[in-house]
This record gives sequence, structure tokens and C-alpha cells, in this order.
Amino acid sequence: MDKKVIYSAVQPSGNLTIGNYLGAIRNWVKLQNEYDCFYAIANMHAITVKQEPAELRRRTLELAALYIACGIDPEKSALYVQSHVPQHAELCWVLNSVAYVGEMSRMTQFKDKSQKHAENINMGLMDYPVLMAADILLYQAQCVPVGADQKQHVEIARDLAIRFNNRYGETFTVPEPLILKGGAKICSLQEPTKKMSKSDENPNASIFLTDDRDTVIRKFKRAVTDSGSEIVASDEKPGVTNLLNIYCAFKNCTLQEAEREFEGKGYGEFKLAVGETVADALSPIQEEQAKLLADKNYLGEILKSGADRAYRAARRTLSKVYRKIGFYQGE
Ligand code: ATP
Ligand code: LTN
Repeated sequence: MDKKVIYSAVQPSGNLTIGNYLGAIRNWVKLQNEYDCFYAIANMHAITVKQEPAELRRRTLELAALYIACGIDPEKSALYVQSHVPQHAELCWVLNSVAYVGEMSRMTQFKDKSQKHAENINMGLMDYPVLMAADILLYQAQCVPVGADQKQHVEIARDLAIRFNNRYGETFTVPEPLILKGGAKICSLQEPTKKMSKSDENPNASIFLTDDRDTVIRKFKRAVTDSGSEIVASDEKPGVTNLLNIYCAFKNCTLQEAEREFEGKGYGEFKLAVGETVADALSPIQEEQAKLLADKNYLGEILKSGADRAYRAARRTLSKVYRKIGFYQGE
């Protein structure tokens, strides 16, 4: 039997945070032995908010290097740049005709980003979930490993797949989100009820994968904690709970184990331990990324072979879609 297909992507829209790592990329690595995986760099999604062209180009390569440094094996998984496979835009156009304006305008991310970028509420921003559905459905993916904030978008991809299949006959696999516990929602170090985000204006709110040891430790020292002095996870203590979640995700331990370890200890000692654990985990990734970025030709080859592989799969689905909807493709 064919292997199950996994699809996911990250936008090259800023420096990646430990939220992106724990919620998404780290889980992708674990899936690549068992499944047929496609991991993209979503540059077409990134331009829905303003990007500096030279920076977007540089970040695309940096993200490719980071994927590999985090453990994505380009021999096993197809690693490629979204815009290198034109079928993403083509399928998005078809799906636009089964997607409703009403449902897109209700998406949480659209509402948040429209508020944040009120001067630039463009069509792409609203169409973002349709392009994401096109990404997933092109590869007939069964499973989409993402952080909790993307669940709503994967649900839209499911709805569009079901709607299209009902209208035109069985065409798409209906995908499921895969949201693993632990790292699914890492919160801001400054406002621990909000998710950590790579585009937060406050640099102390997020730990970037590129932060050096001193920066990581300093940011954790400054992290907002809660009243009281106990180190336990609870709804009343969002700051401490977030730090415990981060610690456990990097140490691969349970919350109970971590609570026991820090019983009777103060916030200062706890924050230092979290900072050191995170810095220790990031340093080999940073070294590997720097090595990879020194050989741009090698990275270019990997992205080309990933795009070739993705293209073959995408072309098959798109041709089926065009047949179903009645696009003339020659006799
Ligand atoms: P932006 O701030 O530019 O909107 P982002 O930091 O939210 O970006 P995305 O590119 O939207 O990052 O997300 C990439 C992946 O990382 C997605 O699977 C998303 O669910 C996951 N992710 C993002 N932030 C977090 C977080 N704080 N905790 C867990 N997972 C996250
Ligand atoms: N919107 C996603 C990135 C993304 C994605 C996808 C994730 C683009 N296409 C397809 C899963 C499947 C985000 O994380 N912001």
C-alpha cells in the first residue's frame, strides 16, 4: 500500500521562533521515516503582508538551511519553495470558485492580520486559507502537522475538499490536522496569554532560533511570571505554565516531573534553568545552519530536486481537477 502523505509549510516572513520549532518543524522530523512528506517554504503566503524583496529572498534560503539543520532529511522528504511549483497558484484559482467570501472573512487570522495591517488589507490576505488548501490538496495529504493556531485553516481545507468532491465527484483526499500536545501553543514571554509570534514587535517576547546563548538567557530572565512563588502549571499562572511547557518540550519530560524538579526553588533559578536548556538545544541547530548556508549551491540543488518531486505529484492532481471541472486539455 502507498504510504500516507504529510504536508506542511512555514512562511519565510521573519526569524523563526521556538514556537515554530516546537509546534511544527520538530514534529515534521519525527514523521519522515514513516510517511511520504512534503515540506514547503511558503513564500507565496508570505507576500500577503509587506516583505522587503531582498530579505524575502535571503530568508527563503535561510529557512531551507534551518529545515535541514532541524533534522529534515532532503533524501526522505521533498523540501521545496512553494513558488517553484506553479500548480499551487493554479489550484488556488479553481478552489476560489468553491470558497465563499463569508467564510474567509470569518477566519481568525484574517481578522487579526487585518487589524494589525489595516493599511494593507489585500485580496491575498483574505485568500490565504484557499492557497493553503491548494497546498495541502495538491498532494492528496492525509495529515497536516501544525501548531494549534493553524487548526482553523486546515478545517477550511477539509471543507473545500468535501465541497469540491460533492460537486464534481471524488477528487481530493480530505486532510486532518495533526496537533501534537506539548509544543502546540507556545506563548509570548511578555504576554503569556498570547501566542509567541515571529512578527511580534517586542523582541523580548519571542525566542528566535538564531538567538545566541546570552540573549536566550537574558530573555528568559526577563520573562513575565505570575504572583506567588510556586512553580506549578495552572490556568492562574500562565507565565509559569508557559515556561514549564517550554522546559518540558526541550527536556522531553512531563509537567509533573518538571514541577517536582523545581519544588521549593525560586523563580530566578527556574528561569535560568529554562534559559540554559533552550540555549543548549539551539546551539547545534545554529552551527549546522551556518555550515549549510556556506554552500548555497548545495542548498540550491536540494530545493531543485524537492521542487521536481513536488511538481510531479502536483501535476497529477491538477490534471485530474481540470478534467473534473471541464477544462479542455486536448484530445
Ligand atoms: P507570523 O507571526 O508571521 O504570523 P508565525 O510565527 O505565526 O508567523 P507561521 O509561519 O504562521 O508563524 O507558522 C508556522 C508554523 O508554526 C505553523 O504550523 C504554526 O502553527 C506554528 N506556530 C507558530 N507559532 C506557534 C506557537 N507560538 N506555538 C506553537 N506553534 C506555533
Ligand atoms: N499558513 C501556515 C503556513 C502554511 C501551511 C501550508 C501549513 C502554508 N501552507 C499548508 C500547513 C499546510 C502557517 O503556519 N502560517
